[in-house]
This record gives sequence, C-alpha cells and structure tokens, in this order.
Amino acid sequence: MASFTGDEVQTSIPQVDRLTYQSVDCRTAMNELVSLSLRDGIAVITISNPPVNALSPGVPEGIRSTVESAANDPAVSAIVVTGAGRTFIAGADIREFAKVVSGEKPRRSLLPLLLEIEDCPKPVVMAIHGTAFGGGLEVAMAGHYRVLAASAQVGQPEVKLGIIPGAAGTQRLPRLAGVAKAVEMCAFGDPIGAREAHALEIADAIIEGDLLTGAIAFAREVAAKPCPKTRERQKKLRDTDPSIFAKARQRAEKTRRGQTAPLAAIEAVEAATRLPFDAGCAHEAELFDRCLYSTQSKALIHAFFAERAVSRIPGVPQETPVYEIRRAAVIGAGTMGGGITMNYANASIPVIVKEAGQEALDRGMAVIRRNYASSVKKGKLAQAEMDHRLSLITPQLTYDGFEQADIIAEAVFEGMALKKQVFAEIDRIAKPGCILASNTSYLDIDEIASATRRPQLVVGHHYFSPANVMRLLEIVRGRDTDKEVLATSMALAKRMNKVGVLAGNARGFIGNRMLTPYLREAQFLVEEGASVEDVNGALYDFGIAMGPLAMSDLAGLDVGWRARREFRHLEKPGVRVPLVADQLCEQGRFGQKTGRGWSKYDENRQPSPDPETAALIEQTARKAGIERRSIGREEIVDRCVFALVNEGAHLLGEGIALRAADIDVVYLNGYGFPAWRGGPMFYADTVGLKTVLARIEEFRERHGGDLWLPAPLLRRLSESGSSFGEFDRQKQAAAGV
Ligand code: 3H9
Repeated sequence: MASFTGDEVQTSIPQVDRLTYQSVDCRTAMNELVSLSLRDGIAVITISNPPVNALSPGVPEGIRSTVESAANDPAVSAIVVTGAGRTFIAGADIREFAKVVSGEKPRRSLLPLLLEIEDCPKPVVMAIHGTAFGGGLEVAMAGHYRVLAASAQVGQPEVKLGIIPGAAGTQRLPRLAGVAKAVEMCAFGDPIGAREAHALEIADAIIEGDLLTGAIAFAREVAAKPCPKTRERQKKLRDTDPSIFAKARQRAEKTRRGQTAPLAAIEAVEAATRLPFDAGCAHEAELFDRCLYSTQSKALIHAFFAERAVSRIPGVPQETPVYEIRRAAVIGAGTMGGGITMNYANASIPVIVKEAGQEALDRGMAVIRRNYASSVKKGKLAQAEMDHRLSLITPQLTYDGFEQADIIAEAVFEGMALKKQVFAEIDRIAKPGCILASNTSYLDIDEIASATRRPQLVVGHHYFSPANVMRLLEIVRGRDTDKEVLATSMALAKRMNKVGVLAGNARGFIGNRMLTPYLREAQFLVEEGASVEDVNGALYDFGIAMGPLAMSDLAGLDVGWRARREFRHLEKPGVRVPLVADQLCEQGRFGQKTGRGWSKYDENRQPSPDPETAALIEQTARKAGIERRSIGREEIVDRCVFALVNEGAHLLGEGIALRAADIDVVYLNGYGFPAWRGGPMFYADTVGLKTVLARIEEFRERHGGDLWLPAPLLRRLSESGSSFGEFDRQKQAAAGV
C-alpha cells in the first residue's frame, strides 16, 4: 500500500486494539476523529469532526489507519465509510490553507490516502448524507461504491475559494460523471443532488430510510464482488467533444469574469482526457498550487470566513433568546416592499402586504407574481412552490391582522416625517413584543424609534434592490434596540437565505455611507475630463459588477436627488459637491427608467454614450472653472476604491462597523464588489495600507483636505505596519467572539 505521510500531525488516533476488537460481537474502536466498529462482518468507519467533518489534521490519518485495520481483519468482508452528525465530509479544512501558504505547515497531499482506499482489496462503500464537497467528494470517489441519502448533495466547490480540486477530483469525476458534467462541476462549483448524482453514475444507489442500515446491506451485497477502481475507468473519457472546453471557457469568461480558478479547473479536467491518471494528477497538483498561492484564493477564503463571522456580535452571545417569527406584515408594496414581502414568503412566513391604494397594491402583486413566474420559467422554482408562496401573501389596504404580526416591516418612501407617522401608527396597532423594522437606507433609526413607545423593539432592516435577490441585509442597531431583537434579526436573515450584517446608526449606515464618497469621486472624475464610459469601464474591468454611474442609472438618479434634498442642510459651505446629477434630474433624466441618465438606454436597457449628457458635463465643468484633463484608468480606480476604503476606515474607527470583514461582506453582497478581491478593506490590505495612505494624501493635496481626510484608523494601522485583517483579529480576540 502507498503510505500517507501525515508526519508532523500529532493526533490521538490509537491503533485499533486487536484483542478487544476481535473478542466481542459488537466490536468498536474509538478515537476522537475517526472510529471503527464491526457490524456482522462489515466494518463501519465513522468520521466525527464537527461541525462538518472537514479533513482536518488527524482525519486523513484516522481514515488510513482504520481502512488498513479493516482490510487486514479476516472477520471483515466489506467496509462502509460514513460521517457522524449532519454531514459526510465537507472537504479539506479550509483553515489549514493559510498555514500552508504562509509556510507554517507543508502541504500534505491526500492522493496517497485515496490510492490506498482505492487499492483496498475489500469493497469500500461510501455512505453519504449532507454534503460530500471538495475533498469529501474526492474521498468518496476513491471508494469502490457510493450510496447516497436522498437529501445528500455532492460537489466540487473549490473554485468558490479560488482553488481547484486538489486530490484528483478533476481526474476521477470525469471518469464517473462524464467530461461535460465534470467540467461544469469543477469550473463553476455548484453542487448536485442525490438523484442527479445517481443518474450520472457518481452514486450507485440512493438509500431511502436509515442510511447506515442501507449502506451496510449494500456492502453485504457487494462483499463478494470485485472492487471497481474509479481511476481505471476509461469509458466516459473516450471521444470527448473538444468544444466542451471552449464553451466552458467562454462561460467562465462571462460569468466568472476576472477569476483564474475556473479556467484552471477546466484545464485540469481537459488533462484527464489527454493524460494517464498519474500524469493528470500531477498536472492538477501544479494548477492547484498556482491557485492556492494566488491573491484571489486568499481573497475568496477571506470572504468565506467573513460571511460566517458577521453573525458574531460582541454582547449578543449565540445563545441569546430570539423572538419567534410566525407572522409578518409589510407596509408598502413598491419595489422594496414587494421584494421584502417575497423574502418572508420564501422563508415560509405568512405575510400581509399593505398599500395605501388599490392600484399600487395591484401593481405590487403583479410584480411579485411576475418574479415568481420568471423563476418557474427558468426552472429555479416548482410551480407548486410558487403557488404555495403566493398563498402565504395577503395583499390588503387596511391594517387588519397587523395585531397578530410578530414583526412589521416598513418600506414606505424615504422621508423622516412619513416614516415617523407610519411608526406611530403601527406602534398603536402592533401587539406587545412585536418587532418594528424600518427599511430606511439613510435615516436616523433613533428618531424613527422616538415615534413609538417601544424603541427597544425598533431596528433597521435595510434590504438591497432587488430585495428578493440581493443577499445582503443591513441590520441597524438603534440606541435602545434590545439584543434579542438583533439576534432575531440575524436568525431571520439566515432563514431568508441572506447574510445579515450589523451596522451602527449613522447616516447611510455602512453601505450607503461609503457609497457617497465613491459616487462623488466618479462624478468628479467626469467633471475633470474622464468620460462616463471611461469611469464605468475602469471599475468594471477592476471587477465591479457595474460601473458607478451605470449603477446610479439603474437605481434611479431621483433616489439620490431625494436623499440630497433631505440632507442639503448638512453640506459644508465651500466644499466641492458634484454638479451634474441634480441637473440631470431637473431635466427628468432619472436613468434607465426614463431611458436617459448618465448614459442613453434603448428599449432593452442597453446603454450607449449620451452626447447631450457629455455636453452638459463639459459645459458645467467649464462654468465652474474645473480644469479638464485626460485621466488614466489607474487614477479612476484608485480614487473610487480608496474613497470606499477611507470611508470604511472612518466607520470602523467610529464603531459603526464592527469589523473590516463586515464591511467587505456588505460590499460583496450588496454592491457587486468582486469576491476575488475580497472586498474593499481586504483589497486595501493586499495593496498595502502604506500605499493606500500615500495615495489618499496625494488626492488630498490635489483636491483639498475636507474630502480626502485620511481616517485616523487608517493612518494608525499604516504607520504601525498593520492591516485591517490584523485589526479584526485583535478586536475579535479582545471581545472573545
Ligand atoms: C477542498 O476540499 C480542497 C480539496 O480538493 C482537497 C485538496 C487537498 N473547513 O457554512 P456553515 C465551518 S477545499 C473548515 O455555517 P452550513 C464554517 O466556517 C474545501 N471549516 O454551515 C463554520 O464555522 P463557524 C471544499 C469549515 O450548514 C461551520 O463549519 N469544501 C469548512 O450553513 C459551519 O459552516 C467547501 O468549500 C471547511 N471545509 O453549511 C465546503 N466548511 O461555526 C465549504 C465549513 O466557526 N463549506 N466550515 O463559523 C460549505 O459550503 C458549508 O459550510 C456547508 C455547511 C454546506 C458544508
């Protein structure tokens, strides 16, 4: 047998006590991570590394030693490998990658272990429930047979972490599932369900009822049969259509713009069709290493953990009791209210949606129906599920039934007077203990709460448009908001399949407050001589889903116009403000919805340069005495992105955002910042805070101090050679979360 050299890993895996093992009927050998027991001649190997049975140090060694013991035991006729708890194996331990990249630990290959499993002379049956992801599926494919619980999922999601399968996944999967499906799974990372896995021959059987019982019965059936080795299968590799790879590359260029791992994954699967297994594995390893050491993979791994860290709030422990949300009510059936209503229905929560007039209510419900129907058409939702979700929604013009709601979500027009009026009304109707949530995107949540007698139950739930699609939910903590309300909001976000991020009560909270200087710089750049297309194009090429001016056109220029009017009194005299957006609005150019804004839009909402806007910009700039010059892409990106970073650092310093990682999660999930850059704060760390600060100082010198005042935290971290990542680590350690 090939040997697995997990040498420096100190584990407590005892060798199976042969005497005890052979002397009792229900024989069990245990260690902390992997255990072996015998059930009537079938060895059962159980991996137990909560929460997701990742292949952390000790697990591969445990599998190896238990497989070896079972293989050598004459009382064993076949082996079942299974996972304890909620899942099979969710993959390699992602935390270990950083240690490998930093040189703290050497990279250990799983390949020798997988060969040992595959070369085992007794049939090895992998019994899969929950998820067999990444290294988990790679382990599974090294077994001779795979049986799946009907609810199980399998996948190679490594590309979502900026890497590719690194333990022969790109070599074994095409041999089992066929090349086209292997390319898709390895390059795009989405999992498949048990039925599809069965149809593709990744799974040999689906077990209804108890998985382990079924797997043992299956093992008994195959005990006397040969042990088919995945690596020796050739049938599905033959006559591969070469256009599969070209098409996948095209798709990756389009849907994974800027990312290197999907292309590497395609190359690795392609290698499986050209090279013998061993050479294919060597090629995969080379590509894996290249990806692992890339900044993209560090960024995506940061994003993975950041998304999971946001729910940890100092002072709100995980065991904080939550309010039960059984019924909801939403005020407003407009763009946001409609999306929010869908979020409740999607989470199986019955919801009333109230509008002031029948026409608006009908329009809102028609949009909701259209959105669901479009998901059904795309095959993303079953018709029955659409019907069920619609049945949970009660549209109406009155407050009837509001007294039974556990949460009331307000989504009326942005304006303090109106919000306060609505909150005073719902406070009168709502039952005691009902949470009142405002979807305000800028306004002071404490002032809104002051219109009620229950400020402790008032919270901001700021969704992002389209609210039924965007994953971000900013949860805004008012001065008096109870911790139970925050814990409930976080849990609700999860139920809605969203990521909740806590924000303090500052104008625009996290996301929109940072957006203000970002959009300001985009507008200044066009006033100074860049074209609208230059600005949009530079940030699009940087990786942002949509350039800043294109995004403003999509959101509607009137939205910012309204907000500016609300806050005009806060503008400091003598400080430069963008001059063109208000004029566009005065001319009725609100962006996409009116066909004209920063750009012109055709009936399919395709943009083209608008000479009238260009003339307006030029004329306005000349009148204001702004010097026009040619501006490079680097300056465009630095001015917009470092404006985000500096504002983010202000927010961190002020405690409005808890962690730099929270800001990253906001920008990745709410504003189309490219995940492979990790978010604005992670990106700043990769550039180096000294460089970022120097650039900000340069802009300050050129454009005046008020707008480019470096955040004190940025200066402090830069001067001490630190980073936002380090700031987060120290803060988290101090808070003990
Ligand atoms: C790989 O396998 C490379 C291979 O080719 C081998 C190369 C040699 N490692 O998401 P949750 C933690 S790459 C370490 O909230 P859920 C997670 O941080 C890997 N930790 O639960 C969280 O910790 P905490 C390929 C992990 O039920 C806790 O577990 N595999 C890992 O919503 C619960 O996670 C993947 O990319 C891990 N692999 O979802 C799968 N996975 O409580 C990544 C999770 O401290 N994982 N944690 O915040 C997932 O997609 C989801 O976690 C999963 C469960 C669907 C499994």
